Amino acid sequence: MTRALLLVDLQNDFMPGGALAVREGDLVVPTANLLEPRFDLVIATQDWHPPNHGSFASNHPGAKPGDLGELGGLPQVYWPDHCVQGTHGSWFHRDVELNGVTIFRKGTDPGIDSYSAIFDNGHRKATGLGDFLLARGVRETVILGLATDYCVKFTVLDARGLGLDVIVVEDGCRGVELIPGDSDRAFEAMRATGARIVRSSEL
Ligand code: VGL
Ligand code: ZN
Repeated sequence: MTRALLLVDLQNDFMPGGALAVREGDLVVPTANLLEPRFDLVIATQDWHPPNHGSFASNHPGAKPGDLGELGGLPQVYWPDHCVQGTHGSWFHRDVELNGVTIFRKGTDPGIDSYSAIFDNGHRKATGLGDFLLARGVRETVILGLATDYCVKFTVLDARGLGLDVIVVEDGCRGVELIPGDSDRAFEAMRATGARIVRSSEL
């Protein structure tokens, strides 16, 4: 049985000091590096927005980061500009081991956001990651990264939707926590779909 390790959005903009900083985001990098050698297949996802991306508050006159608006007919949190294609903020944290790692990019369509690394937020288009995993015979994915309450959560939900077994590494995740408790609620939502939430020491 093939198991894949999925590292979600370990990018500078989600690290302390970044444009959409996640508290302690950098602390998950050593966990990712520790687990990598145990997997034949390691995938890193990259939030990869064009400058005119509709999730940016800056592209909506009068809006500010954290506001709730609309994009592509869906409710949308407006974010600070982040992970703009090719910028320092879009690149992976310098300590992430990328040797032999396959990279999947998402969020490239300015008209819709894509928290999940598998489908956009409207489930309109696939990124290719789902087919990639299924074509390689992957049955189980171990997932960690940033942010627990957005991209990790929706990637886990979509992976479960494809019928994959999912193990989420709790200490390998940190959340945005726009509302305190969002990460706990996200873990609960993941668990409710059948994902197992474990500590890296249990793996
Ligand atoms: C993310 C908000 C906006 C994430 C990406 O990686 O969780 N969150 N874009
Ligand atoms: Zn984004």
